[in-house]
Amino acid sequence: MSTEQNILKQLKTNIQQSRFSVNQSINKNRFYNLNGNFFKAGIPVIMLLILFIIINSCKSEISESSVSLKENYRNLIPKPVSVIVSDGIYTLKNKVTIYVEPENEEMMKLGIYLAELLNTPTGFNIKVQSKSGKFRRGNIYLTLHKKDTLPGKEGYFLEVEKNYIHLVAKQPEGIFRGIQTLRQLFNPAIEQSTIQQVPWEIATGKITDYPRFEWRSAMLDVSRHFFSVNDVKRFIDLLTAYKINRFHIHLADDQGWRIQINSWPNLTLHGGSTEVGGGKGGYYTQEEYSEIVNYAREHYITVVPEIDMPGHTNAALASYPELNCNNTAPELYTGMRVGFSSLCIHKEITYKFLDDVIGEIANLTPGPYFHIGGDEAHSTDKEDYIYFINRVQEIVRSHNKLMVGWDEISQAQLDSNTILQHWNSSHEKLVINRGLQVIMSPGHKMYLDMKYDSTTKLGLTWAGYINVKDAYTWDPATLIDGLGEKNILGTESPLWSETLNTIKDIEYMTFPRLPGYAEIGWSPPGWRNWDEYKIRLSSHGPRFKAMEINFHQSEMVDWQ
Ligand code: TNX
Repeated sequence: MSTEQNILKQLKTNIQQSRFSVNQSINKNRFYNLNGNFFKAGIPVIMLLILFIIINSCKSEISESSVSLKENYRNLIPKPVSVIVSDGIYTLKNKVTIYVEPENEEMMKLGIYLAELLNTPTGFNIKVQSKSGKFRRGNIYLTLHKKDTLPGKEGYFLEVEKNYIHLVAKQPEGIFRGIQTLRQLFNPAIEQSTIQQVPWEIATGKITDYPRFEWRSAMLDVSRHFFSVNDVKRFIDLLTAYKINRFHIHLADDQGWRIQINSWPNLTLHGGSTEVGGGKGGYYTQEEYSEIVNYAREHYITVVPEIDMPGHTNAALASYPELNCNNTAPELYTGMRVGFSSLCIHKEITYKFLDDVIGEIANLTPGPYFHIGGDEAHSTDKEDYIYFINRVQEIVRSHNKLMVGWDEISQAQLDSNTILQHWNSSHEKLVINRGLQVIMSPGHKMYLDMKYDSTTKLGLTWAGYINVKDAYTWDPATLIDGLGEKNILGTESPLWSETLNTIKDIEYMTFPRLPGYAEIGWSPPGWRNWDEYKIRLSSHGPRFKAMEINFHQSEMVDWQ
């Protein structure tokens, strides 16, 4: 019998007993004792009645809120692999402690991360300690369990009981992903940055969860328009909440070179000095880039730096005449055309330049990947293109990184661990034939810079409109014949910034499509269904608001 049922049973007995004593007392006191004894005898009865009313009114509040608390499990995005909800309620209180085990720096940091998430909107002073004793007193336990059967390094098991919360994973990364789930089980006010007065309750339940794909990514183009370190951190924060684990940063294009390279300083001094529309552009010093990389790492997100080549290189060509076949630097470019620039393929200095650039960035980047772009090299002959990609692949390998490139690189001789990023259907066959691992970023499904519909002010349309439903109702493993689950490393939604100026613009194009992409990358595909999802997504409206996200309030969703 549950505690609620126990309370009810006890209450019924009390009521029967009190009814009996009411009659008895009234009879006795009324007739024989009119000088106040009636009131004395009546007080316990009245108190019981008041208690009954209070408990009863609480009871109905509890059951109502318990229904909505249970809904938080149903509304999770991405949807977990398995969810069991029960009838109890866990209440977060000020005196709660987060215990981590084993005691080490990384686990302590995870505990502190969770404590900050909880303390900010609650105003509590939840502290972190290494584990001691039994599960009790509403404490939260974060535990690494090597022998756990959870698959993958991001899997986790979350147990919410009335008097404790236990989050178990094989690796710290799993704990971090589980914390994101825990966030969504609380009232959306948990996302506010100021203290809120709401009940900090969660329904009891159990979640077992792990991702479908290893690569769940978003890309931000900081070249067409430059975005500050703080903007990038904000973008990373938003990715984090939906369990994205890669951040691809497009650092150089025709309109701007955005990462300081010590051996080629003019790349940023000149090549970083403008952007689309002629604004002042900008760039990250190596320290600032490291700050981004570290921030992402603290959020268990691996940064994938991209320097696009041999096309999309006007900013570099404008900065160093010797990189041009005619030794003449072009003007900086602030328009939106693509495909007009190319590094000089048969000059050795090109490869010295790339070795320096890739070497410096590789040194600053702890993750194993380096993205060489390789797209839309319309000003490079096919033969030259293949020669170029083959040489660059050697350079990337010599700096101990795995090469990633857009579809077009499938024309070259690629190493077996080179990763292809599919964006454009014209290279489908080649991509399939290479038999390499593929990141799915089909333009007409996943491009965050495509307009939602004809009324969207920002964005482009070359791959069509992508409304919230289109973004969600497709599957990477069935999109292209011959490219199935086993060839797919994962998914990535790129955000190109030709039309985007501010973080608010970024947010508008990213939300609410990103949660859908996150679910495609994380959750088992079988049950995916728009009618069910749009209700879940609507319940994230208050969360987006609490996070102050400037999201597109699509009319396809009945926002809560
Ligand atoms: C295509 S996708 C590009 C980018 C543009 C984008 C605009 C890809 C690999 N190349 O250079 O910014 O379209 O949507």
